[in-house]
Amino acid sequence: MDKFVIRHRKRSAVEEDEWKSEEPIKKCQEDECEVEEEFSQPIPWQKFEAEGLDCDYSLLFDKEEADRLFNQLEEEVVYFTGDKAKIQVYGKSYSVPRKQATYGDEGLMYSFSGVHLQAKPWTPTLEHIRDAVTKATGHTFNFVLINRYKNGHDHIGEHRDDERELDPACPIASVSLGAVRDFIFRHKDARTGSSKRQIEPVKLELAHGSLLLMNYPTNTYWYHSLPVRKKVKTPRINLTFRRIVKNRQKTGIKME
Ligand SMILES: O=C(O)CCC(=O)C(=O)O
Repeated sequence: MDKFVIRHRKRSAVEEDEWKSEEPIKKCQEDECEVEEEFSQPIPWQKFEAEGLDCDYSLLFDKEEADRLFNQLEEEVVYFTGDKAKIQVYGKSYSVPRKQATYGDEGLMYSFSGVHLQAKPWTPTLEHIRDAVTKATGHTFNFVLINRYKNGHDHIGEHRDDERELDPACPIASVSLGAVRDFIFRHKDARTGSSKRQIEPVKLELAHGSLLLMNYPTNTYWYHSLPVRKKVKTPRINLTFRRIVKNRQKTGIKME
């Protein structure tokens, strides 16, 4: 890794207790929020913070379980191919340098970079991982975007997950399985332009079986990317669980 993190901190035992008892878990279905009593599986979190960035990181699955889940996903997940595996940038079409798939509740669709991706029905393994994330975080999710990187040449460029159909009250929960990869946050004001500011990037290493929570307002101010790492020879699967607000979805060409 080029450089390590700005700040990371584990919650103290007292904070952990306060945090657990802080608030009843909110469970949102469409636009209505109901309250859920139970918080069944708390895990120890590391906090990453910077100006406008708020993330929590933890190991969700041990190696044995992470290996098993990786292998099951390799069997189950059906990735987009052909035109469905392309994005539009300034009117031009590009193949994405990785494979992508979307799963979720019936009728959901996620639109980014000029593509509209329709959710396939949850598979048993995806339900299992989604439920483990819910138990650990107290948040419920109705959609997952899956990115598969065959080796360190596959990557994802800088972007923000700030689409208006995403519920900002719900973090984006990113589960990583397979090869360890660097993950970099860059503040929007540190990118280009005359008013460019000197703000250090935040760099993490996402481990096999890990869970990263990108809490509000991280995706408002910070871009993130998974850069090329030519030394990485093995595959990685990343799952970003999201909550889409149904009546905020864009309509458009559906890609199944
Ligand atoms: O593979 C990753 O860790 C990043 C995926 C990502 O940036 C995204 O789904 O928006």
